[in-house]
Amino acid sequence: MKIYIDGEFYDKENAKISVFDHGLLYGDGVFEGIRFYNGRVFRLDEHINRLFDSARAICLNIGLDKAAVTNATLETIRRNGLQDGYVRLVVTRGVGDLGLNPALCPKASVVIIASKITLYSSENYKHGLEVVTCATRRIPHGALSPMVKSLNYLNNVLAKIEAQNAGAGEGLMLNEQGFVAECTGDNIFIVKNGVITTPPIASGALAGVTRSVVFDLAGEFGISIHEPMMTRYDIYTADECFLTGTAAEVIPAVKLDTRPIGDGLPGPITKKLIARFQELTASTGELIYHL
Ligand code: PXG
Repeated sequence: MKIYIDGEFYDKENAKISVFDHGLLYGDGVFEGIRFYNGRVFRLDEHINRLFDSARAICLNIGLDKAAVTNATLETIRRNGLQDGYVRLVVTRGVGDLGLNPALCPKASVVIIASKITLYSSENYKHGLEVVTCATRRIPHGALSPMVKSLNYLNNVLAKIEAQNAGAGEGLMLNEQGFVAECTGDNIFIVKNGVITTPPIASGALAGVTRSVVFDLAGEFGISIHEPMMTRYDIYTADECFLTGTAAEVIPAVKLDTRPIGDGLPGPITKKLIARFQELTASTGELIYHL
């Protein structure tokens, strides 16, 4: 495995960053997770744009422009000879002093790892996930924007621990007001009477790239899609439910808090979206290996 760090490639054993890096000391940095399929990177520009927006929001100068980060991402996949997988981009504040002052970190560090990722079992993709509501609420916009894909994922990690302790595959996160935001690493959607609904970004959801693909697919299928504030009631009484994320892709959710959603089986619109999503990922995206 070859890993990119600040313009150089290192073997896995030698791919190391300093213990004085503020990404480690303070979670001061941002990241992206991107999938590639069949020699093509899916929605690469959207991910790069979000990475730069995340960095901008925390006053982090990446030190490279979008084209350079895009090229480094493609080159990292090429160096590893991969056709299908997952690429993780991490930008940290870089090396500084003890003391959180970012002004003392002269240069950001950029790390790119091309590998694989599996979040849920194939059984879960076929029969659907069980979701439980977590007591841990999504971070409010006034503390740290949940729009920022920051290295500070403790909020989500704590929710994930709750879900795991409850024996569920995923955890539902509400915002401070009790409205549905998202799951620990996925956006959530329901289908009711043929209409798709998902919480708005203002609820505390990340503006997921896969979420935006579902909007495109709904348009293609002529299904209307809405973003009202949602509560658990909407999920309990839905016909179908599914989650989306780069790592998760599109996955059915069949129970919330032990209650079956709809008939407790993956629904027809969910299945149709999954099938079309698979076609899109296999046939679109930035070519990694040019002929
Ligand atoms: N919400 C949160 C909090 C996320 O972290 C999503 C929604 C879905 O967004 P995208 O753009 O991926 O459709 C995410 C993304 C992991 C992992 O390591 C998590 C994500 C992506 C890749 C890997 O668990 N979450």
